[in-house]
Amino acid sequence: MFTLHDYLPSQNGWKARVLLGLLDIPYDSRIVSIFEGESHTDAFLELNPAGAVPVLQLEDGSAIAESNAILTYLAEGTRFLPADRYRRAKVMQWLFFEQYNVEPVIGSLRFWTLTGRLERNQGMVAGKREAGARTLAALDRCLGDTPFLIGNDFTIADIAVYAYSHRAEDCGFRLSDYPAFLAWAGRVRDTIGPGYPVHSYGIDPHSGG
Ligand SMILES: N[C@@H](CCC(=O)N[C@@H](CS)C(=O)NCC(=O)O)C(=O)O
Repeated sequence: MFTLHDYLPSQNGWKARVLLGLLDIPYDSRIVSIFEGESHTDAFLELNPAGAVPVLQLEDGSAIAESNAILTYLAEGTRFLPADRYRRAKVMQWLFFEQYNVEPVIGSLRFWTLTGRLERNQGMVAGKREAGARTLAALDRCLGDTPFLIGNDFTIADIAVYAYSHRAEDCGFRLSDYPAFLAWAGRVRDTIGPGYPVHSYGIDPHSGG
C-alpha cells in the first residue's frame, strides 16, 4: 500500500488526497508535524531532500516528492492525464504555472495571513499581491472559453491550480472580480465532490494559526 506523508492544512497535500480518493487508491496517511521540525529529520530528508510534504512513498519504499510530480505519477494511464502529446504538454504547462504563479504567491500570502506571519514578511507582501492579481487575471482570461483548463476534460491541472487559487479570498483577493475563474472553481468543486475538506491551520497548535 502507498503511504502519503502529509500535513492536513497543506493544500499541496490536499492535491494528493483528492487524486488518491478520485482514483479509489487506498493508502496509509502519515502526518508530519512540520512546525515541530519533523520534515527536517535525517529520516525524512532521505524521503525528500527539500524537507517538505507531501511525499508519496511506494510499496518498495521509494519516494516521490513535489505535489505535482505525485499527481502525475498517480494519474498516469487514467482519464486525469491525457496520453496525447499536445494535451499532456498543456497539462504540464498548468502544473508549472501553478508552481510559479499560484503556490508561492497565493499559497504563501495565504499561509502568512492565516498563521500571523504577514508582518515579518512585510517586504514581500506588496509584490505577492500584485503577482497574485496577475495570476487570477491570467486564469480568468483563459477560463472564459473553456470549461476546464484543458478543454472539456477535468485533469490533474485543474486539481493543482484549484488547490490554492480557490482559497485566494483567505488572503484578501476578491474572487468576484474574476467571474470566469469563479465559474470554473464551481465546476472543479462539483467534480471533486464534498469528501476533501480544506483543513484550517488552527487544527495545529504549532502553526501559529
Ligand atoms: N513545491 C512543493 C512545496 C511543498 C511545501 O512547501 N510543503 C510545505 C507544506 S505546504 C512544507 O512541508 N513545509 C515544511 C518546510 O518547508 O519546512 C510541492 O508542491 O509539494
